[in-house]
Amino acid sequence: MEEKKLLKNLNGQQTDQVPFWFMRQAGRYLPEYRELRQQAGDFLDLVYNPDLASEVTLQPIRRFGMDGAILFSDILVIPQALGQKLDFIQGEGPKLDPIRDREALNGLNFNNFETVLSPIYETISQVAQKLQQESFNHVSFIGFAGSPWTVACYMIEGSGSKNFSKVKNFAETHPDDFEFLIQILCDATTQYLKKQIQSGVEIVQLFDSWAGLLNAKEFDRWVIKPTRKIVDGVREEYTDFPIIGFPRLADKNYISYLKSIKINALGIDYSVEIDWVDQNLPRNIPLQGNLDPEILLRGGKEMEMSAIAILEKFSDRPFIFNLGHGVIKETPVENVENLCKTIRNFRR
Ligand code: 1CP
Repeated sequence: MEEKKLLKNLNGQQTDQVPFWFMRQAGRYLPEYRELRQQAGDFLDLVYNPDLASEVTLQPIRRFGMDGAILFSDILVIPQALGQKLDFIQGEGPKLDPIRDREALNGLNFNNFETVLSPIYETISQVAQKLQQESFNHVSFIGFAGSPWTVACYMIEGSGSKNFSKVKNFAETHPDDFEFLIQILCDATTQYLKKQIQSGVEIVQLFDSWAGLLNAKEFDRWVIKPTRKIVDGVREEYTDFPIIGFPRLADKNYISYLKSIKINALGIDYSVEIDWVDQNLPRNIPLQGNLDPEILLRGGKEMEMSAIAILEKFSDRPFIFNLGHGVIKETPVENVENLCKTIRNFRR
């Protein structure tokens, strides 16, 4: 049986070759993705179609042979499963009916939660099966969810935003209502992740894309505490289950995040200097990151050298190579191919 390098590093062991996968490795930069996306119609139709979503999950693995396959879905299925209206508008991104008062909060419910999410569990079973059938024995299967703060950002703002000022204002002026929402999201996310695990994922990653908007005190209340609650909740049933935390742009708060939450690996974004990371984050905790997706977009020698600098800097600790955020849709496939080669050829 071929070893799963990704799982090994998550469990604190180093491997000669560094395992890798890329956030948004399935997506619009791939022609085969664009084709299936067109077949499905809407983005959400693709997410809730297990036959197609399982294919999309496997597309980058077949092409590049990454060590991790990430479930093709979205963090916003949770608000939708709780009864909030969600659409993806072509060229604009997600649109939700914003929640800005107690009445709207009281409308959230678990009545159809598992029914809405059941196609995603079916996708997971299909991916697990296909990975076996196609003998991808080196590949670890990664499930995911958004962390409550980031999901709440979209639920209150109603769309993407640069600074989510309405959300920050709501949390400041209605802390009890905001806390109520965060607790619903903790329960929903814990239940959802346990079901993903039951359906066949081997790792889960918690995406907190907007963690960087908070000061240290807010970060403790809205990022650390809820994330810890979810991690502890999952591990109550699945002791030692591998969990990766990714509080994007957390900067110095990465230190408190690591101290307070027992994750297996910390995802670091493109904004942190690798020297700072090397000097300030404990050596025994596996890291994952952090090539700037803009550098991947440009490709060439700069990309190779940046990737090697990262690989060398973290060669003396358990490490998973990734980007510092998702693949940009204009990225040439050839650049991704070259990056895979560079990582594969590197030896610790
Ligand atoms: O048109 C299309 O085909 C939609 C583009 C797209 C894709 C490919 C969206 C819309 N979501 C996804 C898939 C997705 N989303 C994955 C799949 C697995 C993989 O990585 O390959 C994952 C893990 C996510 C997670 C996600 N969705 C996050 C967290 C990570 C991050 O990027 O910061 C967030 C914030 C979202 C919301 C979302 N979904 C889609 C878009 C365009 C956005 C961002 C909206 C915004 O803030 O502007």
